[in-house]
Amino acid sequence: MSLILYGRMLSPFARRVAIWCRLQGRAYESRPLMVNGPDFEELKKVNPLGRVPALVIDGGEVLIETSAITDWLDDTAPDGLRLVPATGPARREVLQGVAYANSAVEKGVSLVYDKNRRPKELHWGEWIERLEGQITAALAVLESKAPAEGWLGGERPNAADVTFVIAHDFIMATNPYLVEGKFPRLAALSAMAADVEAFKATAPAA
Ligand SMILES: N[C@@H](CCC(=O)N[C@@H](CS)C(=O)NCC(=O)O)C(=O)O
Repeated sequence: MSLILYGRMLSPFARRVAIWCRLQGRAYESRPLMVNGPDFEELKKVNPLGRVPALVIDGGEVLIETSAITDWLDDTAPDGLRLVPATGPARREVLQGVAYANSAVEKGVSLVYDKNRRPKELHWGEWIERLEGQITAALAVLESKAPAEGWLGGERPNAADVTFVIAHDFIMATNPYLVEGKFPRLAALSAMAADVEAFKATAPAA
């Protein structure tokens, strides 16, 4: 099965797909196109919206939206390598973890556009404060769910571990004042992940 992944690892969504593939032992070709500049036109030939991630699977079918892509990866996973339990309370628990982590990075991406990229004179202070508060609230939930040691997934990282680490690392890479020194369990999870190939090879700066 040949896979082509569009998106840079600074995108917390593209990184989730990349880590998921690596943890399942799937090889993929990486096309780190940006969502703006000259890459935008190129990207629209793959995903008409010009968004990442997009995953081209065997035969040329294009999958978009992180949750739909990772659903397909789990649906076709090699035995024992699903990242989300197939059913029951354990599935609900993992997916709620993913939901909070996803919310943290959605708001984190908004903050990048509204604060880091937008000229200072066009900043809307109330909106930025709202985003900061939402990111902090989501990270606090992740901190309360993060394990004292080891992975939430037990012997190997599951989807909650993956998305918790991505949320921590993305906010750290883009607006570190919101995370630095504030969430020790998340920081420990991220530090442990940094030694695992799937996380190390996809670090946001890579
Ligand atoms: N809900 C989407 C979000 C993807 C997303 O926002 N990707 C960003 C890059 S981090 C992007 O493509 N931004 C450009 C745009 O949305 O126009 C998913 O989960 O795949």
